[in-house]
Amino acid sequence: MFDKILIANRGEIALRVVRAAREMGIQTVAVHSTADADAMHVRMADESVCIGPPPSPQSYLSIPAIISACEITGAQAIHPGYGFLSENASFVQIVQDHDLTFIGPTAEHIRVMGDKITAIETMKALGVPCVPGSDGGVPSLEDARRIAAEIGYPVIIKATAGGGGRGMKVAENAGQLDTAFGAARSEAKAAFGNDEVYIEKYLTTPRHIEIQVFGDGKGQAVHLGERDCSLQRRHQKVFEEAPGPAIDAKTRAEIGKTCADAVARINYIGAGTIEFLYENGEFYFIEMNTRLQVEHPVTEAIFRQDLVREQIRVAAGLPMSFTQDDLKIDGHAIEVRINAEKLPNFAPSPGKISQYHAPGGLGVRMDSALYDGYSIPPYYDSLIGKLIVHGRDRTEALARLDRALGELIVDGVETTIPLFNSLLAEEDILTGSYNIHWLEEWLDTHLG
Ligand code: MV4
Repeated sequence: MFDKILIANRGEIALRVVRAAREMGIQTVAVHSTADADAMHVRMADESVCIGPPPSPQSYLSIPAIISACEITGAQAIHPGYGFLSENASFVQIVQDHDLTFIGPTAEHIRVMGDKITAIETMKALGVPCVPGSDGGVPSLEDARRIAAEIGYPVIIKATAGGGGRGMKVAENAGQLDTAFGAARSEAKAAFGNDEVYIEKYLTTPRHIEIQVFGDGKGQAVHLGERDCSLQRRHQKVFEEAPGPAIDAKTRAEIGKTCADAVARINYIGAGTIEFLYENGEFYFIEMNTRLQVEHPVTEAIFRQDLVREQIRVAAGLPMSFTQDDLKIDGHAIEVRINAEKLPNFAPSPGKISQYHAPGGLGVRMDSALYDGYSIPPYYDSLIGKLIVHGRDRTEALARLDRALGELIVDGVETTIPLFNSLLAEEDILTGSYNIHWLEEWLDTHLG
């Protein structure tokens, strides 16, 4: 096992990794920008290294600064958290070239899944159900017309270098195809420097269901069920839950086995998420995330496992501490993302926290790096906390969320907390009746 690891991240996820490492008896090194000198992750780690000025490209994304921080402190491995360098294949290669260990998948797996066309090809070959569409890239408008006619409208055109919703265009009919195809290509070129696009049947009212997988890199892999992350605004998740309200045990076991077998076959190592659209009882693969995700705590809650501890174990060459048979679902968990944003437009609201009080009690977990008097810098993501509740069933989890929101105090900045109070009054939320469009439609009618 490692003696010391470096955490190439900030905020609540850096703290999350410090906590797991400390329980394992591993020393931690925090890195930080000058804007984060007083941040909680710096205070909680055993050591810290300032790696640059506030803008991320010069600090949290600076590969030389991070490798140097490892060399200075003697850290043997790097946990990337989520975002920043977590899905950067070149970074993983550089880490290895310096005889350090990346706590995550191989550079090759990150590269394959980072290109959406190769991800789909790979998953399809592994028996994972995919969306009907072009097999690979669509080079010309003529190809696009022919393929769209074959699969039938509506279709969606996506950038292979994209993901997370950027560079996508829907064509409802043949008349909209030329414009959609051209726009998707030029947006892809501008955003990613790669204009390759592919076409899929457009699913009109799916849920976003993602399967948590975990591999040991030696052909063993398990799944930890699904999360329903359909409640999103502009491709930002807002509310996530596990298990999914629309997924029964048989459906879970089937898609879970398909996913676990797929990642076992490629000797996948560490945590991964296989994202699906789910409509009319069918799963359609869209993307794979090769990182620990923001919403991992809902899975941890219902399976009573520590996914970060497990990531560190397998990175050190140890076996996973559970098998599929050990993994049984216990109850229901919900996460809400507390962002420093002002409603109704979700405009960033950085500033000084005059008062912070975290909720507690049975079944409540607050993952946050806030403290009284902390100043949220304007340079980074607006996520300032995640409130995760766990109950014996969904009804209890919802009641607990309501109760915990009542205890939570974040004063001094605007936050998304009032949104969750409003959502808990909605019948569709209480019954779990929502799809990927529900939240944006609700926001349009309720917040205008
Ligand atoms: C789709 C789709 C409908 N049909 N693909 C958006 C983000 C990216 N990960 C994939 N996305 C979508 N792909 C097909 N074939 C609808 C979306 C989509 C979406 C997906 C998940 C959660 C929220 C969403 C909001 C709008 C569109």
